[in-house]
Amino acid sequence: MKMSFRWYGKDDPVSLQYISQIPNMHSIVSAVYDVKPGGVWSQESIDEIAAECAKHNLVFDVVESIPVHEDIKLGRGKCDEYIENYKENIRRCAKAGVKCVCYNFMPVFDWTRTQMDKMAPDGSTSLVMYMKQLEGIDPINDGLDLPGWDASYEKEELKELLIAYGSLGEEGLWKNLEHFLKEVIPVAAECGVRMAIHPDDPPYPIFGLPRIITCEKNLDRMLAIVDSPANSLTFCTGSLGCASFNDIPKMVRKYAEKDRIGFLHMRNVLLMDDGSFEERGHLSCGGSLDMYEITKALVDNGFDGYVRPDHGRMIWGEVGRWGYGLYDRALGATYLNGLFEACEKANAKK
Ligand SMILES: [Mn+2]
Repeated sequence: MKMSFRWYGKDDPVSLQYISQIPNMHSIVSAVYDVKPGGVWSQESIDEIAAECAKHNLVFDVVESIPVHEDIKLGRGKCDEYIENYKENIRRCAKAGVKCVCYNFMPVFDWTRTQMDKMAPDGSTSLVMYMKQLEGIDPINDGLDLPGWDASYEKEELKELLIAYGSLGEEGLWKNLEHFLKEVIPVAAECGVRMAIHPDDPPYPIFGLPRIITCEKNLDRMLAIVDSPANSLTFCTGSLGCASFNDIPKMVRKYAEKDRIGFLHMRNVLLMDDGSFEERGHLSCGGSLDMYEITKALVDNGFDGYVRPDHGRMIWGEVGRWGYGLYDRALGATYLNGLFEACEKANAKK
């Protein structure tokens, strides 16, 4: 296991020096943030991230994310040009030492929550999604003020995208994913990069938009499109774990056994009866996921990919990027290090 930490570049209030002080920290997960989706990243920008990391004895070997342009997901417009650009980005990242590229195939919206600063009785805050808050929201007419949404879309543009995805449907989205993977995976394999798809968050359709990277059956289908270790998963326990139909430890064991997990986001969520969920601290006792069983499934299968603590709560008065403060993610990393050490030593004694 290689422990990693997401860093949003020089504007991130969490410095590389602070990240490097977290015990056992190995890799930085980052991206070039000043190029629009579909564009080509400059080699200088990529190399600069790697050089900054190296100054702190950290390795920039995981990219999160190279965004997939909506035209690729919709299979229209400049789709082919953007796929060529995507391949070039993979080659350039590989040149700078990147081994794993996280991406997602979610239409229009990335992760969705209804509140970012839900306060727990202890005064910490976290991201939540309450079905009651979600009900009745009309993304076009109610405005775009849900957290995590790309506010850069104009109303008409968004309306058009929602209609386009509505008529594309799930099978259409699968077809476009297949085209993308068949083009991109051979390039990644050739330069020693594992592509690692992030599941949809939450893993079910919202607002009539199709979502396909959601459950075991669909992960199987996605991995079978190109049966290569370069076509792998970013197994996000919190994203897949906010639906009760996903048995997370069982799925981790299955895909670790097959060596199809390139990268893991490890965090806990508390799942409620009506499908609502709250992000919690990383420990098993904080939510619905058994983090020990998940770690054990990895260690039992000799997992040597990347792991990062995912969204943390805001604690100790920290102000920063929602889900991406230093303190609770550092606690998460430390907890995960402990789980890995315990599982590894227990197995060594056998
Ligand atoms: Mn994630």
